[in-house]
Amino acid sequence: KKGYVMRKCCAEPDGKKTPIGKRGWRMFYATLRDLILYLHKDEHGMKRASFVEGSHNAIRIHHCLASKAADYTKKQHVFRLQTSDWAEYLFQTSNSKELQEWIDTINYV
Ligand code: I3P
Repeated sequence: KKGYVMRKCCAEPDGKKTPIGKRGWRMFYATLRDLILYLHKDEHGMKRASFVEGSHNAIRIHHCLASKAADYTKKQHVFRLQTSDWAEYLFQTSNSKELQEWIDTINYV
């Protein structure tokens, strides 16, 4: 599964709330392979090796939980991703079909 998403960091891998200044929404080209969700700057990023280094940009989805973020009402088609090490992210997808596909892919790989 791959495609453009918007991401907001909510909690860090230690479970602490992501500090102000790092909580904004950013666009990435996401690809899921080998149980890792890679977040690239854009879809050419893989060829140009413009992969953004850092734990927030290569998220291990083993034992992750993805669920619709029904409590987040500021944007549409948003799901919450909780990792096994207590990080938490919101991801906005482009429509309800994409939303369900991302949730299912992450939960059932
Ligand atoms: C954040 C940014 C986010 C906002 C977040 C801010 O500021 O404005 O868009 O979340 O609010 O902290 P910064 O870029 O300086 O980190 P929302 O879009 O969901 O409102 P929050 O701290 O209440 O999560």
